[in-house]
Amino acid sequence: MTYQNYSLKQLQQIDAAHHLHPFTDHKELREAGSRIITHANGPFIYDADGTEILDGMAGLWCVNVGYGRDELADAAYAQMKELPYYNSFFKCSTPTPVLLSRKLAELAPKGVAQVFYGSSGSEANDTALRLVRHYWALEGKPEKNRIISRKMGYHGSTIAGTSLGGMDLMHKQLGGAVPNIVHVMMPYAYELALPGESDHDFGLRAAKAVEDAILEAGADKVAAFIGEPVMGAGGVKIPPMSYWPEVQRICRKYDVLLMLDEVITGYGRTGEWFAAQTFGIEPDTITTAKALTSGYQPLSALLVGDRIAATLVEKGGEFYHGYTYSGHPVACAVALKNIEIMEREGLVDRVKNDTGPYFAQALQERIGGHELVGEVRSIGLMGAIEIVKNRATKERFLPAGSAAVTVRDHAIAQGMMLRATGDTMILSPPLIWTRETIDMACERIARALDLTLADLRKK
Ligand code: PXG
Repeated sequence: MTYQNYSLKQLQQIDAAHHLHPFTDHKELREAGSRIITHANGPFIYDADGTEILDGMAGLWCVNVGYGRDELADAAYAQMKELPYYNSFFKCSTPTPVLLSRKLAELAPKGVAQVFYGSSGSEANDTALRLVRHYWALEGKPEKNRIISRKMGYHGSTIAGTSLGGMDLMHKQLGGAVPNIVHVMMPYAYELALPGESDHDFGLRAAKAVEDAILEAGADKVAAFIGEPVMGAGGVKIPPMSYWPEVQRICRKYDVLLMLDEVITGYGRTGEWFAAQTFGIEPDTITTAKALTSGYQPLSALLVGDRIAATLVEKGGEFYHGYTYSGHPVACAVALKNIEIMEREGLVDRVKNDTGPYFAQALQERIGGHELVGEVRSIGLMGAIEIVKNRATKERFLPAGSAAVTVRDHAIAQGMMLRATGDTMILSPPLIWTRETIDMACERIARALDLTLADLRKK
């Protein structure tokens, strides 16, 4: 069954008739028609009209080794022929999750050496939430079950993921969140630092909000703190370097577990295998997914630290939790090959020492001075551009988010896929980008900004 037998129009009609898209106003989409991406190669995606678009988002923060990797297709094919599926329940295992677990333990920060698999980041966060509460219950403290998270955090779209996340619009549609999860301020200096407050001091103040929440509940009621090392879907919000070590210090002081959600930052995005290493912290759990397979297969891995693992193994009995596809052999085969490619090509080092610094400089020099840009920021190959009406006062255009959508639409027309969230443009490209690709992206974004400015002046 090939799509080539269908025209673009037909595919759009069928899509509109039967397909409910994620995070979509369905009426609006059905009127406009969806953009149908049919193939991809290296850093480029192609739509059904054959238009080539440079993918500044690596799909959805995931295609770290770029598109068109035959080796990944071959690994999946070989595994499907040999053993397409068997489960890891009932004291069974298959070879690829076994070997992948050892590999992940080798790459993970110190003291994190066990892996629980799922198929998505949301599932992995469900596992993480259940696991930390189970941990404290096993330690004889079932009332130590409160989780502290952040406003604007994104931890997935299941009931637990949405509850952990701090997105108001998602909570409004939830009809009742998982109890005992509270949200504190995010470490976002551009909007929340006080006049004259240094980045360093702001980072400490944002961490203090975690301590305040612990004290308010009582430390004996707080199980864990969870956060994305760099907030992704919330707008690539990069905390000051003072933030994470201070959060870790506070968690240790009150015996609160530290859970990192590295679904976006894991596997090289910030210039280390994990952002825990970039920020110099040692978490108790690390949620990972997306770039684990570069998005070629759905797979998540919750990395579990020694402290929780020891209790689970020694005192846990049966942990009544798991998914049909936990440790899926094909997904794990692809993950192993994906990590092999990243190691062979030195992609993580390249982000740290070459493309990451070049990206930061290019964004500053070529985009940062634009009349519509309030701030550019990046870490590794993860960046943001704040769209503002007034650079000095940081005033935004109204209605909120409209200017960023205009920038995005112009960018796509210029052959550049990037994402708008609120009034923030986001970039999270494949780690195979070179200096030349970064140059190309900056040129296209600058042109999109100029065209947006021209549109706004016409109004
Ligand atoms: N945690 C984080 C930090 C994420 O970014 C998830 C958990 C959930 O993963 P799954 O695989 O269940 O989607 C994510 C996912 C966006 C966007 O618009 C971001 C995500 C998903 C969909 C859209 O930026 N991140």
